Amino acid sequence: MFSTLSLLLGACTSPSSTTTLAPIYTVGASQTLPASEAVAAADLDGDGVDEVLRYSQGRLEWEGGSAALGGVFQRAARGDVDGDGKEEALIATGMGRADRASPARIWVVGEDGASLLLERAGPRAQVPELRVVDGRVWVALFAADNVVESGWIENEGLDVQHSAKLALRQLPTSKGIVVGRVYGDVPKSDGDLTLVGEAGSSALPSHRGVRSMAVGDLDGDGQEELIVGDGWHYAYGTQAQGRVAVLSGEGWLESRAIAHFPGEYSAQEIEVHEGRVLVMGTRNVHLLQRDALGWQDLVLAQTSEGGSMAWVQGADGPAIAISGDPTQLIPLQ
Ligand SMILES: [Ca+2]
Ligand SMILES: [Ca+2]
Repeated sequence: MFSTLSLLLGACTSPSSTTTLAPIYTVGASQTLPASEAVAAADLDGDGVDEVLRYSQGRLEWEGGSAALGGVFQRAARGDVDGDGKEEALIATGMGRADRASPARIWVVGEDGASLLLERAGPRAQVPELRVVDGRVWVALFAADNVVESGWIENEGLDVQHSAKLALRQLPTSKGIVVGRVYGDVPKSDGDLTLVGEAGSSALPSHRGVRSMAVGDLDGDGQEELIVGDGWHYAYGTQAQGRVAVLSGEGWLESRAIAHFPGEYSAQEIEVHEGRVLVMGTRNVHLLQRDALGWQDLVLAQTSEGGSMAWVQGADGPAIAISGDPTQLIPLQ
């Protein structure tokens, strides 16, 4: 009786919690897959379980298919871009050390194989940005003179929405296009973060520049936060540090750092899944999760610079695929 009463009292007097924290994932036993230079994931056959796509030497392979894409892997994205109810994987290929002559290409990969969505040749055939937003494909490509232009792929062409010098990151959001630069116009100058909205351009908080970014609702209040990775700097050997910041508030003007990666000079890629932040640093892949004290940094695996990662919804829960030799598949539990 006494214990029941104290339980009831405890329940009544506990402080009212504003946010319920999601369970904290831990790392399960890693599985290995054949080697890859890059990985992607999408539920190509629509059975609720993601297929893992591995890219190696110009060839994309997954359980159930393969496709010769050529070129060097640039970026991946996923979504139902043809409206048939099943996801496609979007893969961007282009030029790189292993193939300096390749044009920039955007591929749509479905159950039945790959088809070419857009191709562009040029002196710098790279694809710094590729996203699927509400079934539409967003891409950033180099134009002349280090200008990067971004927009939607419509009717096999690029409907350009923005262009700016050295603007490697250009992300469409509910507030406008967020433009992130690793460095500025002048040599050795810091980069910046700019919101290009209907009312014009405005600066957002940035620590020396932006290497990566994502949007997602981290606190479940229905408002998107902007998550920014920085750390690159011209003096990266001594000054750069991988760092992830969350920008929140009405105009994304409130910035707080949620992770630092000692010994890693950059947060190269960021994805948001289930309110958690998945980050590829220059040495490790991190999963940032909220706990009672703030943000916890779970190191999932080591990685090589230039590798890629993908959040994979498996039959038994999520896992993180990380490219390399071998490809690693790390279950979260
Ligand atoms: Ca599937
Ligand atoms: Ca589809």
